[in-house]
Amino acid sequence: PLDTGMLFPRESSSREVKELNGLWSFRADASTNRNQGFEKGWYKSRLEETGPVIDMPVPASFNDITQDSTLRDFVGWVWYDREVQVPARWIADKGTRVVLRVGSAHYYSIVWVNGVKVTEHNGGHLPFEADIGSVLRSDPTAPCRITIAVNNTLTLETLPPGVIQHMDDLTRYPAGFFVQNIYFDFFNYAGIHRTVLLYTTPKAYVDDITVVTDFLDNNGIVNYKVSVQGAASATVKVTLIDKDGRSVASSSEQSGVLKVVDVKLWWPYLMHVDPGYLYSMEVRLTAGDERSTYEDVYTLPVGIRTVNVTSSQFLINNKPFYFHGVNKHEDSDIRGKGFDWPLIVKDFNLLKWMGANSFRTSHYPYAEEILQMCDRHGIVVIDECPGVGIKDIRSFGSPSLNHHLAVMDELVRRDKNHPSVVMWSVANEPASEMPPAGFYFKTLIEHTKALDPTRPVTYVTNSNYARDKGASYVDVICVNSYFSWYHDSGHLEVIPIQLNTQFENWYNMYKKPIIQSEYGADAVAGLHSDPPMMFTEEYQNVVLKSYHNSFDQKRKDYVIGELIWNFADFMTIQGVTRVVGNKKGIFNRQRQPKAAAFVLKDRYWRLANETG
Ligand code: BDP
Repeated sequence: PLDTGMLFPRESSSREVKELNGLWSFRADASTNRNQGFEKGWYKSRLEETGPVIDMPVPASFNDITQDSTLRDFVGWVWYDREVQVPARWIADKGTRVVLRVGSAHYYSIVWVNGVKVTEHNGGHLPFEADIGSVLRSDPTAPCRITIAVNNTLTLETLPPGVIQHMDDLTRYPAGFFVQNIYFDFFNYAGIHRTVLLYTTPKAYVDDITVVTDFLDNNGIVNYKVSVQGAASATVKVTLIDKDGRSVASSSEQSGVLKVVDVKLWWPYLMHVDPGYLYSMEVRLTAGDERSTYEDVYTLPVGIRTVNVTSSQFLINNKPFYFHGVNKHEDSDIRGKGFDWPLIVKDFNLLKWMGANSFRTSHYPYAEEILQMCDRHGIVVIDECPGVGIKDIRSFGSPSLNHHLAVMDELVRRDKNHPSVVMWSVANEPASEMPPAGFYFKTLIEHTKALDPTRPVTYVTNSNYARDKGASYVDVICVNSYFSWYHDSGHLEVIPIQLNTQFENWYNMYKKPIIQSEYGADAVAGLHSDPPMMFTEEYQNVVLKSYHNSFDQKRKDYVIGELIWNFADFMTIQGVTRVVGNKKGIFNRQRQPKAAAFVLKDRYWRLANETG
């Protein structure tokens, strides 16, 4: 259904990139109908000309930047704008495409350039872009003003879903009072969350590349397809280059197969001495029309590996892979879900320190730069879409399903070439026992497999094994459970029996490998008690160790992984079960370890040594 690609913007001899990160002008539309910006046309001039503005950093969530709790909890349209100096040669050369790209904004976005609407996008966590060359060229002397309006409202047809609830009882609530209800456990951070940039390509350009890799004995196999836009015909030259800069294979076909002798496979971290090996696939396109010749160059990192699932194993390069890793969030102090390199690099250092070989992108797609780090470091990824909180029966209706299918189109298009991504997760803890869930997940999973026949598909369940309507369609069963926490609170002694029952029930029914995709307990860092009590570091430790004992009993059979909930503490809405956020992190929100981090570190390094 998607007719264009979404390659990550990279500089090359034919492409330039200009980042627009930094300070933008910002205003939240707090008018009663939340619609003043459109009525008054705030996109028609500089935002500062239509009312007061504040400085807003991009990328960042807007919520935690000021001292104003109404902005933290704001629901509705917020407006950003800034002016950009576009290099004159980009505008002068009609053979240059100028593209405006937003890495992600939450949730619904509309973009104008000099008052002209250039695109809109439905959904957070995924990129969108627009060719703005014609707008710039219509008045080459005008400064380039970019206006982006972003609305964080969640409805039953958004992903994740939510509901706006109006409280009309004037004896209890102020006039116009409403709340955004959500069915997921993290703060609905909003704003421009990832890099905004301009990039150029020639008029004829490499629009998309798809690679699928395989190997036979010592020979690597790279099936590839290059999509070209802007030229009726083009010549393409594809060269695969190894880390030492040597060309190892090449072709002059737009799609074909590259054979690599003495291939260096892409291996996960701790499974090989040289994990995350990447080749560079250089695609060089030449196309011409009556007037000129265009040359475009794009280089894609390529890792050669295979993924297969049997009834009891997950195989990477035909070797059993055991997921010992984490669930994460894009979340930290002040910036919320805003992209932040220091945070990302710190998190990778912590992952490697603790011997984690994998994570799940709970509960939405993470920044592309994070997946690139995973490719390079060999960290294996279960790539989850924002399908979290599908709990209301109305969220199974066809408008919601159609949007969910469209989100999978965008997700697979963006992430299909990452060797680190080994499985798609289409949802987290949906109400999969409800009658419409069977059709919903059958459709969603078949669609995902049609988009990408090479990767297994799952969704993460916490429902009853016998009543779950979608589990028969997944390749791997992913189960979340919180024994001795949400059930039998305080009774650590139930864990072995309940966990054992959980595994046997699911395996006997479906005969598919199982990942414990979440388990854990809240611990407020620094809170202690012996004997252990809930919310202390000691209690969290005992829960983890007890789960680990049961994993070890089933590991040799069909349990293929364990992902702790959660890597770090993270922000949630305010509520009686959350003490300034969810405290199930093994690191606190500032990434300092709780006692549990050392328990996992010991275990993961031991597992790495055992499983190779
Ligand atoms: C699970 C959810 C996760 C929550 C976690 C918890 O998948 O998003 O944060 O429970 O309650 O149900 O800590």
